[in-house]
Amino acid sequence: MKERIEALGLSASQELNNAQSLQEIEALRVKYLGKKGELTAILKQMGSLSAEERPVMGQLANAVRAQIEEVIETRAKELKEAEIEKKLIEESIDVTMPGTPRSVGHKHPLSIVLDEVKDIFLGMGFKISTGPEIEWDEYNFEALNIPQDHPARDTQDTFYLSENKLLRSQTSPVQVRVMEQQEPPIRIIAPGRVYRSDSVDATHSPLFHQIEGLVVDKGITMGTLKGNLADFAKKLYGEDTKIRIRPHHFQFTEPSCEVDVTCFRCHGEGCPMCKGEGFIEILGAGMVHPNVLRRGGIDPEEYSGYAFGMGLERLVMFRFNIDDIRLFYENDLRFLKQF
Ligand code: 2NM
Repeated sequence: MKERIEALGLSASQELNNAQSLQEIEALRVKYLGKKGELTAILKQMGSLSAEERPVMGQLANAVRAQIEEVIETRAKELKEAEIEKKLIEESIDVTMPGTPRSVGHKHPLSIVLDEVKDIFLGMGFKISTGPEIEWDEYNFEALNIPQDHPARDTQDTFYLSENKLLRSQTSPVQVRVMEQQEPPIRIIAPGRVYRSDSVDATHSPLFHQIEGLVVDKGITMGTLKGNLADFAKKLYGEDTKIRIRPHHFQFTEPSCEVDVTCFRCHGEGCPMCKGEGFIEILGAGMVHPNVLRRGGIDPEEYSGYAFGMGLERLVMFRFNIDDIRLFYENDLRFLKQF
């Protein structure tokens, strides 16, 4: 029995030292020291030994068990350290290597100017309102004093989804919705996408953006309109900017006008940019027509209002000297990166 125990200790040590993984070590521990293990099997035969031999063999068996346990511990520690070492080498990062640059995007030129315009009006006490791009004929035309078969519909021809549903040709329907839902005082701008059945060329696109404004309160006059829009022009183009107001016609306003600003290139002298005029047209405006106020649930005897509308693309094209509207929608980085 002595030889068997000693041989067992020897082979266990040998196998353990050759083990290449913690799983292998665990398997060897079960093989030698487990309940059905080899050492246990030998100890079970102790009963057949003499009283003098039994304590001697018991001691030897315990010593061998302790020796095997020690080898297990040492080898397991070695393997764990080797594994950590390997991980450290594999996962090490050279912090002196150059980093991977990530290009950062920036605002589209339309968004740059839109955000400026929004900021200016927010600073003047306006709120921003939005509404659906698919509108009822009622909101896009009828409520704005443009009845069926009126010639004004020709200049705002749009895309129809059905007899009475269409893509809005202006953001005015948003203003109608606000008038319906809110009592004066109203002071809003309505920026957003609008649609017209136009052929694409350097200055036309079937999809473009408008910023419209509406102010309704007691005692609003053409003077309020002039003062507010002059302030807006100064904030957008600089304090020395002047506005010029010319009579015009819109169905939804009476009286109506077009508003020009002094050319920000020549400051009114006349240059190729303003075609020698000294002024550039930036928006249309007027006093909201009594029919439109009434349709919005507002009594024109008690309240009055002014409204205006401008094309965002036109504004941006003048600002950055862009000569083709199509550039805004092509997403060509060579163009976009310039702003
Ligand atoms: C323009 C020009 C003049 C306008 C009118 C209204 C509303 F809803 F109050 F009637 N919203 N926007 C308006 C007035 C728009 O765009 C050139």
